Amino acid sequence: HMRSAKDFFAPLAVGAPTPVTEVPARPSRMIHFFDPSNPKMAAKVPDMVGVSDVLLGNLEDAVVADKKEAAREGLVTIAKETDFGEHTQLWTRINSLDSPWVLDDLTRLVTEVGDTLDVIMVPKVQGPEDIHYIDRILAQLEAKGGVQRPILVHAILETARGMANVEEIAGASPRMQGISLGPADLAADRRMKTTRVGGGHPGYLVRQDPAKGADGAPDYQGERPVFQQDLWHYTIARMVDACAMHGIFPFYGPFGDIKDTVACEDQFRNAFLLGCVGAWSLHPVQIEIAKKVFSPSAEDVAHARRVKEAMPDGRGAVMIDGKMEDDASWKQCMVVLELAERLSANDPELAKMYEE
Ligand code: 1VU
Ligand code: MG
Repeated sequence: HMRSAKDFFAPLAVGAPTPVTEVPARPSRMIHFFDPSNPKMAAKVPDMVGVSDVLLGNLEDAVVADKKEAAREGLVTIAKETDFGEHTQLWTRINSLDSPWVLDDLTRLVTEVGDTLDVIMVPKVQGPEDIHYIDRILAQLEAKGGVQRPILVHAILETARGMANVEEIAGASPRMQGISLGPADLAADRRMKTTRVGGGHPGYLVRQDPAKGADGAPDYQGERPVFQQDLWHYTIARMVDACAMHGIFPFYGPFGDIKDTVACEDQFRNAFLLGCVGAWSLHPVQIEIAKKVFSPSAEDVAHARRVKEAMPDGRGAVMIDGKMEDDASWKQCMVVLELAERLSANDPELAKMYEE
């Protein structure tokens, strides 16, 4: 169970860095996955610095068993040899806690390149006890390796039990940076009957009532509009609440149909509108999609500025373009403006777009 509020922010090992009391809000519109054991992908990493907000060396699923060590060592080399600059973070996704590789993943990475790693993504998190385990072992390894600042932790929400415990997971440690939806593993664990990696499904729909036929009876054979529903609405919304409640960041995860850039953009935007700050990128093409979606539009920023100008202290009620704006719409506008300012501080192109 949760530690007392008095010692929640105390290091969990002698010599480990002091935990953060607030998660730094660094731009994280896309978490770009690469396989450090794949020479072609690894070679592309230096060119993606400054292009992707986050570069994640993946050690878990999608890396086959006989490549696990090559991926781990590849990541150590990349972490040592790459200058990630000020704006690009280096993350890793370690193997699951029930695997034979995870202890070596943690030991090797934290003691060897712990000061370069910003966040460790933990897959298949089932409950707060998994975060407590990681929390302690990271403190021990940070102390051993002389790591100067605490490595943060990101959980993937991809089991039914993890879903049932999502609020407790979000608040399990001051290291918690965020949570990603893992729609493929979650679907399997829940025994959903989808066979894809994220996105919608044409079978998940509601249908309009039948029109009346000539005899006044319902015409069950006639054309009836159908409306596809969002399979992920409940899950994303609940994850967003759990994260917001604990001051950490929610993310949509993977979209597997790499060629379907249109539907990928739709899925990312649904997540953005519901409160997510970013999504995973599995292929270079998805970096641009995430950048577009998770940066507020110029129109929304311009509108937010108008509301701020009309209500400088955010109080009262005014009419703008026939719509009532008050304290609550002002607060929404401030969310958009703060995000736009934070992102454009790192991105001159975006800053220019918001000026016009
Ligand atoms: O032009 P080149 O031949 O030199 O390079 C290829 C390719 O190697 C490279 N590339 C990438 N580079 C960096 N990061 C990447 N993620 C990445 N993906 C591809 O780009 C050039 C063009 O590639 P392509 O269009 O020919 O694509 P491929 O058929 O080579 O690769 C497609 C897949 C999907 C296999 C590849 O992108 C990939 O493995 N992505 C990462 C998958 C992953 O991390 N999966 C785990 C997370 S999802 C999950 O856990 C739940 C489902
Ligand atoms: Mg998974």
